[in-house]
Parts: sequence; C-alpha cells; structure tokens
Amino acid sequence: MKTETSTMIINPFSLGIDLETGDMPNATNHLVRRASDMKGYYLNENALEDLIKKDSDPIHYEVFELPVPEEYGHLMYCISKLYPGKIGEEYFFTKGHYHTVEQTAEIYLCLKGEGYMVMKTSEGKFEAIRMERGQMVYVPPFWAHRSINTGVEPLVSFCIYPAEAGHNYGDIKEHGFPKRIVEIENSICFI
Ligand code: S6P
Ligand code: ZN
Repeated sequence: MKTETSTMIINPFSLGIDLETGDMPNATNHLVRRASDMKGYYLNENALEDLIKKDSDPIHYEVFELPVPEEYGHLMYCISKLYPGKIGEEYFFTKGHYHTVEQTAEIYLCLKGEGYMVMKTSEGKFEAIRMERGQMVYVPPFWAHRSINTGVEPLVSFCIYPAEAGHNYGDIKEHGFPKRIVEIENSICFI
C-alpha cells in the first residue's frame, strides 16, 4: 500500500449530484455493464440469454464517477445505478467484489429505489442489509459486497471508498454469495 508521502496534491473541487435521480452531469468516467457481462452470475442462464436477445443486450447497471488519484489518502466516490428486473425469478444484481486492498471499507448512501446489500467474508459470515432512499450502508473492511434491486425503479446509490481500494471480482464470479434473492409468489425470498 502507498504511504502518505506518495499522496498526490490536487486542488479542491465540487460537483453537483441530483439527489432524486443520482445524475452526476460532470462525470467523466462511465462504466456500463450490460446483460451479456453478467453471463455466469445468475441461476437461469437461459433467461439471461433470452433477455440479451429480446432487448438487444440492455444495460444492467452503470457507474458514474469523476475520478481522483487512486492513491492512499484520496477518497473515490461514484454513483451506482442498477436497473430493475429479474433473470428468471432472480432480481438484478451487480457482479459484486472484494476490494483488492481488503482492509478498505465503503459507504453506500441509497438515493433512490429499494433492494439489499448482500455481504460476505472469506470466513463464511453473511449479511443482507435493506437499501432504500436515505439509508446508508457501511461495508466494513474485508467484506465482499453486491447490491440487489428488488424494486421497480433504478436502485441508485452514492458510494465513497478509499481511492486505492481496487476491485477483486474473482472469488464472487466463482463462488457467488451464500444467498440469492428471488421472487416467489410475489414475495422477496432469500434462498
Ligand atoms: C466500488 C463500489 C461500486 C461498485 C458498483 C458496481 O467499490 O462498490 O461503485 O463498483 O456498484 O458493482 P461491481 O461489483 O460491478 O463493481
Ligand atoms: Zn466496493
């Protein structure tokens, strides 16, 4: 990990974020994950393939940011926007990741929509915390995290985390989380 002495000095700045929609007009980085990027993540692979064909590979979620140096001392922040829907019975979710620098935490402030943040540790702990407008979720160091949209509108969150954190997707791609969230007879169920 880099030390304080290598932290880049930059000028203060501000930017506007629409707290109703999450729009961040000055964002310069725009990460788009489409349905086809989610192959291997959902239980029902055929339902995912059907969606990719039927809706021309729709956007699954997007991340907007105006980046800062990815160094110890800086704080990265972004808007995460996860669209509503289901693959089979399973609600749309983000890939989920550990931070590469595992001892880094993250704060999610939910601005719009409803869903859950599911989290796990490599020791086998699991937590699911409800997300809704005005609710903040603290993801402690060492916890992998994935957001899941169980509502009918986009799940929008403002995220803040140490800029050197990085993303490690490998474990989640292979092992997922201990529980999935599905709709059964109009109810949200953990399986
Ligand atoms: C970054 C933070 C979010 C996610 C975003 C997309 O640490 O947790 O910005 O990157 O919600 O999720 P994922 O799992 O595809 O990176
Ligand atoms: Zn993260």
